[in-house]
Amino acid sequence: MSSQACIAMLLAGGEGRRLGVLTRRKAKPAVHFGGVCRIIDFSLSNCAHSGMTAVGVVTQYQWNSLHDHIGDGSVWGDPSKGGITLLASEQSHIGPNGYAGTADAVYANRGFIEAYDPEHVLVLSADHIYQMDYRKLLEQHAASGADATIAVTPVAWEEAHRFGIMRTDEQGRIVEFEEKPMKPKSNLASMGIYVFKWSYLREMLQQDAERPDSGHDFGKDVIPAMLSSNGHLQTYSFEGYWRDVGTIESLWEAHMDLLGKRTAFPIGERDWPTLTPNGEIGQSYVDPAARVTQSMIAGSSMVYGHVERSVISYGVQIGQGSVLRDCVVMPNAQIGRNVFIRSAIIGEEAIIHDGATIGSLSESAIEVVGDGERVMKKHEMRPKMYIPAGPM
Ligand code: ADQ
Repeated sequence: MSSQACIAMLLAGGEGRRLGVLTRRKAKPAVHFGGVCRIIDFSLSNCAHSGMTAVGVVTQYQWNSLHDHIGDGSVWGDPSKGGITLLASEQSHIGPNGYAGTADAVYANRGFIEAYDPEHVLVLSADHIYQMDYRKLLEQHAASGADATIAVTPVAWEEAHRFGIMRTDEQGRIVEFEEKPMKPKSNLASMGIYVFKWSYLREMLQQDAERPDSGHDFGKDVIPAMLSSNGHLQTYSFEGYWRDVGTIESLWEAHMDLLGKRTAFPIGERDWPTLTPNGEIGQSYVDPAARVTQSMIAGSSMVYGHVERSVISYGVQIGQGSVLRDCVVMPNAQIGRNVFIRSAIIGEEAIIHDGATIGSLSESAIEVVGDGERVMKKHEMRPKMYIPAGPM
């Protein structure tokens, strides 16, 4: 199937409350990842490499942060063929409350979809770290004749309650689906990546819009309604690296995955590079007094201290005598001298004063310093951030 027969809707409007202070000033998909990229770059790059010529990016919460980043979208697509279109709830005059849920975000933009008259619509999330060739998903979907195909992957049993969990028959047809179940019956998770026949989806979204008790969400409302009305829903098994980075722990772990002996997936892979409009980033300086092991240091950074197993973004300064272990440091954070940081995420433009201590050797919780936050020396033992494991 040619990808022109299909357009993509990339959902990027969620509030991302579980990322706490990291999403105070920006949308979750706009949070930096891996030193030079932002989370949304992964889905947009997948679209570009899979030949998706028209992509609608649906934004809502802190939409300016995404619009500023995406710009005219020419990094990921040719505007003359459709390219990237930003669909902010405020700008689309959806109303003061914005999109009610993920399904409403697509339904409210049906005019945009219909302008392309597509046979199929690919619905994607903007908060996943992965590399996927959507053409394979689309080919399987078209060949099976299914109304909808959901990309799936097994997840750790203890994490299954965070996902849409399903059971299938031997042909991969979905027979049962539960959104974020308290007691998961399987560990086969929806990746929140769907392809639908557009005529079918339009009809189901219309029905959902008329249901007063619906939350207008794909996972909670629309997929269960499709199954209970006997829709043909297939799974597409994805075997590569995939991580939903919707929590502090998963965001930190996905960064640590970059530093494994064999990088879980290299950000700069030649045949599937993660494209990002970052502009000019200069060289980094590593002082003779510095020691850097098992780490990534993006450009325009200056390192005078010790950095172990950490991902350091661009424009970061790490002063003499400081030690960073198992850390993620976002752009332009300034870390003074004799600072000790362990298992933490330091937000964009945070300022850590000389002699401060963040995180402790004995505890495993990930500590977070928000964007632009200041940490003074006296602030030695910060309370550990508690991240609820359940649904948002
Ligand atoms: P969640 O991870 O909880 O579950 P959700 O919060 O619904 O996903 O967000 C999905 C995407 O839609 C995100 O990229 C988010 O930014 C965006 N979004 C959320 N609300 C929006 C709104 N009102 N307007 C525009 N965009 C919005 C989903 C599925 C599960 C599945 C996981 C996989 O419901 O079944 O297992 O994704 O991560």
